[in-house]
Amino acid sequence: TEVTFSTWPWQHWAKERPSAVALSFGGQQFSWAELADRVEEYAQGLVEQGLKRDQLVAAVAPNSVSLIWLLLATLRAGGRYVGLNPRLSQKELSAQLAQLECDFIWYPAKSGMDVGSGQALPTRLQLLPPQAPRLVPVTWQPSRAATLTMTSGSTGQPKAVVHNAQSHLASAAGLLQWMIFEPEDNWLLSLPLFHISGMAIVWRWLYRGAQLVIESSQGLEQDLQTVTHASLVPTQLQRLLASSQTSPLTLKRVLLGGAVIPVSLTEQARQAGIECWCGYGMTEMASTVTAKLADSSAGVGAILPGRKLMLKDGEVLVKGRTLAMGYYRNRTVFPLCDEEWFATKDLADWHDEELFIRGRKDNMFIAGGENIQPEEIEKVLLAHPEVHQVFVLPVEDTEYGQRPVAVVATTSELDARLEGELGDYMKQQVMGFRRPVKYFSLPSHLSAGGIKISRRQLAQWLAEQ
Ligand code: 4YB
Repeated sequence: TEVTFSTWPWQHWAKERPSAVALSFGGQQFSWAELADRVEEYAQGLVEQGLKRDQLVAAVAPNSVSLIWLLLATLRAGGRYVGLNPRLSQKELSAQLAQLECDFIWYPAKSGMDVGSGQALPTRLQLLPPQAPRLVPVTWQPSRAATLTMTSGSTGQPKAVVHNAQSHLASAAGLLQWMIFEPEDNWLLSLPLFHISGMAIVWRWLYRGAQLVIESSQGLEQDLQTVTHASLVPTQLQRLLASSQTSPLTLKRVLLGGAVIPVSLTEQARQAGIECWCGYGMTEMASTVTAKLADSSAGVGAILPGRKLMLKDGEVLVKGRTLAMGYYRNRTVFPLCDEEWFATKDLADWHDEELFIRGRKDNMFIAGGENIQPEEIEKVLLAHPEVHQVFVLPVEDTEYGQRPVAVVATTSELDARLEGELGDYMKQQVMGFRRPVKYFSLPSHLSAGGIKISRRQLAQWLAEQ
């Protein structure tokens, strides 16, 4: 049965199970009662510093317990929360802050934020107890805009996607009908809160009244030893299994998503005793839309409760209770689209009641008159045992218009031997114009930072080679 909240979820749990552990980090733990008190104090503190209803607070920080306090206290005070990637360049950060017209900013004391450089930052907030405690008069209204989450489609400026608590909770409720997450379980905040995959962890925790574990400074591998649940992008799981002195005694299940999930990866994880769930989702739908327990097929499962999905000319269209309120521009929430359904730009098909993602419409290009869907070629390359990540991109070519090249992360160095080996392998697997004409090694500076490598940045880098 689905839980409905008649008050802020943390207050709900503080009443239902006051002494149950809600939050843990390092050696410290907070019960729901303690957490609710803390949030109340910080919310009052924010109000004293001038935060008003519907104002926007930008947080520029890596995950930490403070970020959780800030998120919950901002919501409690009636404000809106947006997380920004702390690894953005000064220029990108300024652009995003300007685009969002934030009222306040928060960043950790020890961060390298360059505040003295002349640019006008919004007023800085701090997490402080109030000087004169006074009840914050905002009441729980799940339909009000609560969070903005940046999403950078493959082209142009990132967009700020607005969600209310209702759609986040609907997203959590639907996923947790399939993927068991008990109140005694704990989910590691293993992805950034500025991305929908991290934000979704928080709302599953709030929905279930379970435990949230904040990453320690020890690294993912250590932290994963202490939790039952985690969300990972495939490359994280890959690295984890590669460095495998892991003995995942407590880890019950891992939710994967964000990019193509190779069957070989979930198979390897299963052998290491990790139960994997495969998900397909997007920011506009508050994370996961389809899911399944990993099996021998490369599909992304079936539609979760609370979501609707259909294919139109091969493109995935979605709607439902988890759909965002809109995009944020000029201090206004604009509808996501004119249509009732949101068009994802993902191409897919159904097989035996399972959805298979084929690639993105906007990644397609034409070489020698042939339509090339890069993801199709990537899939073949990924099946090669020495390749663990790959992007196929077009480069300009006077004769053919465009031709595919591959940017790869490989188990051993990409030398002449491996390049020859990959060339031979692709000759057997792929026809003519679809074969990459050159292989590049994936530069490490592009894989750092966000959770996904941007094809646009990769293309820029390629143009400089
Ligand atoms: C995919 C894809 C897939 C997305 N195959 N392309 O809680 C979760 O669901 C979760 C757990 C672990 C890791 C990530 C997640 C996410 O939320 C991912 C959501 C996401 O990536 N949102 S996004 O807005 O940044 O990008 C959406 C796009 O990503 C989609 O439109 C697809 O193109 C792609 N994608 N899952 C292949 N399983």
